[in-house]
Amino acid sequence: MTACRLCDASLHPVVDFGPMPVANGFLTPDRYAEEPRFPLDVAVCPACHMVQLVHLVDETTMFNDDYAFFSSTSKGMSRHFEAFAAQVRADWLGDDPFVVELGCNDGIMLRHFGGGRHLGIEPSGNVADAARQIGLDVKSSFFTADLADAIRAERGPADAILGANVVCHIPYLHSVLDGVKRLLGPEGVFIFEDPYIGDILEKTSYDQIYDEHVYYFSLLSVQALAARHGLEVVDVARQPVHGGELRYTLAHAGAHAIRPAVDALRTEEKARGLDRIETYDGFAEAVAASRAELRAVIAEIRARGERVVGYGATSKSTTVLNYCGLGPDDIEYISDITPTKIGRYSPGAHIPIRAHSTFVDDPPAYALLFAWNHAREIMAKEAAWMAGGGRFITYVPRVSVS
Ligand code: DWN
Ligand code: SAH
Repeated sequence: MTACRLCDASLHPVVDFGPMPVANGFLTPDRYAEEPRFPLDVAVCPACHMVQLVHLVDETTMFNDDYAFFSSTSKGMSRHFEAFAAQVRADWLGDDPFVVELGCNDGIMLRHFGGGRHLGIEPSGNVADAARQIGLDVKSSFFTADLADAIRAERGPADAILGANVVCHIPYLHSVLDGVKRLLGPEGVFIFEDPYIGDILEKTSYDQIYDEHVYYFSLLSVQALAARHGLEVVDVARQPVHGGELRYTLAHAGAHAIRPAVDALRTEEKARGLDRIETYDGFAEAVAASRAELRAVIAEIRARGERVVGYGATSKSTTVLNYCGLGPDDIEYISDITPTKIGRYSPGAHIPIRAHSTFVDDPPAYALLFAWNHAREIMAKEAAWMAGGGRFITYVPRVSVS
């Protein structure tokens, strides 16, 4: 069995999804013949408890000038990041701080630091350009220890390094943490949030598992990682976004008091067994059961001759569609508001992506909610369709029609 990418212990297998296309590889039919597939399998490390992908897709295949995901497509997430920025300022920053954000995408959070000393690190050129267009200073690079040294030499130490839904995307976390250690000022903080393995297990939200998400963090695994780099977790807080995340605050070991939430969650994670490999053993069966139920619900609706469309061409939908074997005969099209996705086809399953106006003009009976993490925002938007009898199919935390 393969070794843990972070501590070299032998990994324990959790789920094998089989070959998958690139999750955000929305494409046109002329590219079908050359569409790549990669093994998607997840394992847990019995020593440092890090849940991780066994096989990796090259980072430039996923993050390039044609990156499909623009963060600002969700108003709810815009509000979330405004509050994140305000909390960082209130809790950790003094006058004239230098704030660095990893994976700033189109500037959804960094915009709130735009008036001061700031730097975004964003390798995907198209979304970085969107951030530059709103006046932000963004470097199109992958964050590494070498880049951290260059930033420090040019601009001095950082007071805060931030990252949302990016740290779990980076395979070489030892380089990232070394870089953070060297770039942070003595009192500086590294604050990041990512999907929580505790929520993924509890809700069987297996669609969080795709090529971009290399790691599925817990407090226990992040503490083990931080300790190897002279850093420690000084605060942790659950976040109700993207199906449940944890926000970790790291600092140089001994620089700040550790807040009580850290010990409380550590105790809870141990009680839940997140440090025992057996805890992960039931997940593969739960995932397979979810697939069987979703396939049955859709088959039953289609057998009645009713139309089903997808709602939200998410990265997550690539795992669901390809793992469940759903295609254009099951799902007529996927509605999405991202201009660069519209007119393309979903990776692997090749379902057309259509503008939201198609959904409005010719409403289907059922919509499979791939963007279930934005359910509140979307259901508010589609209240009239639902009032007219339209029904959403969801599969997290369990398959249901509402
Ligand atoms: O970690 C990641 C998260 C933050 O974003 C990345 N690896 C990639 C991406 O994951 P995702 O594609 O699963 O993210 P979302 O936020 O669930 O994607 C929502 C999709 O739905 C977007 O394509 C926009 C679309 N959408 C829509 O059509 N109507 C979203 C909303 C809110 C809407 O009203
Ligand atoms: N922070 C945003 C974007 C998340 S999508 C949000 O929460 O909505 C993940 C982003 O991380 C992409 O924009 C991708 O280009 C970027 N990314 C991937 N690898 C990176 C790396 N090594 N350093 C910095 N950013 C990276």
